[in-house]
Amino acid sequence: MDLSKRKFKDDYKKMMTEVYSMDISEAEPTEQFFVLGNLVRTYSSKNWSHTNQVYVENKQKQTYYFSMEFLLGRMLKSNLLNLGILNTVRDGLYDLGIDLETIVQMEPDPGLGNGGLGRLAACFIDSMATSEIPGHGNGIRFKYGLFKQKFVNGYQVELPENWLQNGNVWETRKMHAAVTVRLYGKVWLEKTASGVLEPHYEGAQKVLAVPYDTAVIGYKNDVVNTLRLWSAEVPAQDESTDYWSFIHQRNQIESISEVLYPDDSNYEGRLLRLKQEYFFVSAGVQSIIRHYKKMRVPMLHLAEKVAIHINDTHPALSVPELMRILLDEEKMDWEHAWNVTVNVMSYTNHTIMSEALEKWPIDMISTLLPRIYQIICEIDRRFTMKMSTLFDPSIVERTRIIECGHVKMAHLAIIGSHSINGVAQLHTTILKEKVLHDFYLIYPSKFNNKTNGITQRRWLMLANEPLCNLINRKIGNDWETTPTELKMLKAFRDDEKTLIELAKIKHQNKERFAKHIQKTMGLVLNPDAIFDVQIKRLHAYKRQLLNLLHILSLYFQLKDHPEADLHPRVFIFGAKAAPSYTYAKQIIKLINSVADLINQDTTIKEKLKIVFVENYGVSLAEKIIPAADISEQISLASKEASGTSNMKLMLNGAITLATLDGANVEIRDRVGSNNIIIFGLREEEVYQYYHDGSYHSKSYYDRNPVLRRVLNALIDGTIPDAEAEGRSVFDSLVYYGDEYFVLRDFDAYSAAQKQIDQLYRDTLKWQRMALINIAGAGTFSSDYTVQQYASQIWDVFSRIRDI
Ligand code: 26V
Repeated sequence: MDLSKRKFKDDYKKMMTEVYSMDISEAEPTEQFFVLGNLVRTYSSKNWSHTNQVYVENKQKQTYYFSMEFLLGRMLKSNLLNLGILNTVRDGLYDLGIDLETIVQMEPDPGLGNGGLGRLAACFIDSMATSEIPGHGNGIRFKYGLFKQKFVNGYQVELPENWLQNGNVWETRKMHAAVTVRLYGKVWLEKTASGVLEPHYEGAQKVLAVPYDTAVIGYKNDVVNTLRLWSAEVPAQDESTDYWSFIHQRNQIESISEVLYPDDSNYEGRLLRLKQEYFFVSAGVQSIIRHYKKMRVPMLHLAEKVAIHINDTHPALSVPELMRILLDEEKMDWEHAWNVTVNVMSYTNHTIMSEALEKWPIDMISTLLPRIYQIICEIDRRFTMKMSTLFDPSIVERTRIIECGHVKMAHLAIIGSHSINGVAQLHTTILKEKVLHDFYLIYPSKFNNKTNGITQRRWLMLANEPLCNLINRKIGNDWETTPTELKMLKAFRDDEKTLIELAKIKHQNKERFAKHIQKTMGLVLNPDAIFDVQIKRLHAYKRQLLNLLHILSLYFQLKDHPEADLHPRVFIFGAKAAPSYTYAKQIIKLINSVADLINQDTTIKEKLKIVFVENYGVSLAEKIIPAADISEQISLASKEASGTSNMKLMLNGAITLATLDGANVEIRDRVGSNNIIIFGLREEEVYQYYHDGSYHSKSYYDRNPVLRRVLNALIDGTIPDAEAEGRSVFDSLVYYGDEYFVLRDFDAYSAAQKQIDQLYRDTLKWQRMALINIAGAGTFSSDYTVQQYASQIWDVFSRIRDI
């Protein structure tokens, strides 16, 4: 948008008076933030209604991205950037005596997601608006986001994250668009005079779903899409309602949108989780249908105007919910309704970990959602009947939705969608050949790959302005809208001046991060050290333990040879563990205890430091990533579906240290083997071990003295105050099979780390690698990813420019 500094300053002062009736000089940073947020809203509001108007007038097909999680991060700067007014506002505020960076910190970071899956959804909605795709988010307005993590004596403690405490400047409550979601009750079918079966309900609990809409602003293109998050409320009561029963009901209902489950694996409080899933799915589908009906296009054509994307299995109930509406409310017959539904729905799988595959006990689902359960049974019946005539009975048994008293959500999503995609090439291949092979035999053409991506706006333009400026000076700014243009940087691969500039920027970013750590943790970091970063959820398969065991081996090397020629290292961890995931929490405690041991040992001459940042999330990622030299992507091959921090870190010039897992494989293909450090078992080797059962971790302990010493340190008192955790981890690795082959990959990992130690000493060579990584990161822009979804899955095209 066009905005002069003068106009901005006038607007800002005026808004300050309107909102707080005070002068700027009297305002606190929180108030300064709130006023700026309000102003940004007014700047985008015209485009928001205009975008909607164009969509309606063009009867344009819309995509709805259904996701339990949207890990948005702070939105002020992102909105300013996308409106094209970031610098104007920064300068204007400066003139008014206000520092933009200070007020940016006043915005709570909405942590409405667990990790990669939720952050991907946030990158996607940003990229859809930027790519002019008519696509909107649909999710839950959790009152409490992912827990706030604290370390007490090295242990993770979870505290509530009350992000809405001071209100949310970005949202608009849309009472007129509220819908009713029905839970429980009885349902039976009765034949009507015309012979069709009609459902009858009795005693259902009604929940009012109230939408809160947030503008999703495209990058300098006047497009504003919508993120719709639903809040659960009590419907209006009639006068006879007893006060106490009302309070009871209110508590029950409001708990539905109270808290995001901090667990992406086992669903504690399962019933509430199932309610949450149905709640936002039902509200979303109802609202889509209501909107669609305004266009007066027959329901049979729904799939020409609407695409619904099922982000992991959490929204899989969209399938029976749409069926319910088409059958019961729109009076469509089964075959037509099913045809419409399958054409509307598409599904992304985000993990092959079987622990994470959702299934619901029949009892629970039939009690909570009686009509939905009937429909699921009918889908299952028709599926098994049809497939029995075409496939081996064992295949049908393994693929049906209802099995052993449970409803399998992935099966429901696959059967009810026209597209099933994995999130990296390797992951999609594993789905087709292994995990979902039976379904691949049945529906080969439904399967496709869409490699994940990240938005270069948040992860480069906002997080790393110095690097962004350097790139613009070298190759101009076409890459902002065509990220593959970053490849032009390769022309500077042998330009010493550029490489040194790159090194300087990294150094400055490291200094900035070091300052932050000194301030928040009291730890002094050496910015000349290698900053080695592993930031992701704590899961055994991601192998933070491999990193830790190697750190211990370096420590012992230095203890034995204090003069050993090791380049100083700072190991940076950021990770939350699911509160019920005991093993992951033990690993957190162990890392913290090893950090205490090493950080306080003055005999190793500050050569090793460990920083485990508390409460890792989007805002911290924005600080850590620009300062990283090494990106640790060391999951056991086959286990990490894609990974996205790998992409963010390479985009900021970190060198990837990786197994050939997830999108690491594609990163290697992009930058070439010389510009990435690959180690460890390959996916085929892992499966071979599974097949022949020949992995015996104890023999690695027995035969490898370095490894033995490191492992013994876990149980011989070397690590202070972590006996129980050390013992548990030791046993899991040595005696209980080492499920993720940590000991098997230890030597290869150590050798790769040694290579890094050597490489880093040659600054020009290192920076050349960094440059090639930045140059290759453009293909991993989520702009391209969503464009592929739009053309190959959703079949939506931008026609917004036509009007
Ligand atoms: C993984 C695991 C593993 C251990 C036990 C249980 C469990 C539970 C959940 C998960 C992941 C759940 C889904 C998820 O968040 N997947 C992540 O999606 C990202 C976006 O596609 C992708 O980059 C990550 O590789 C993938 O783990």
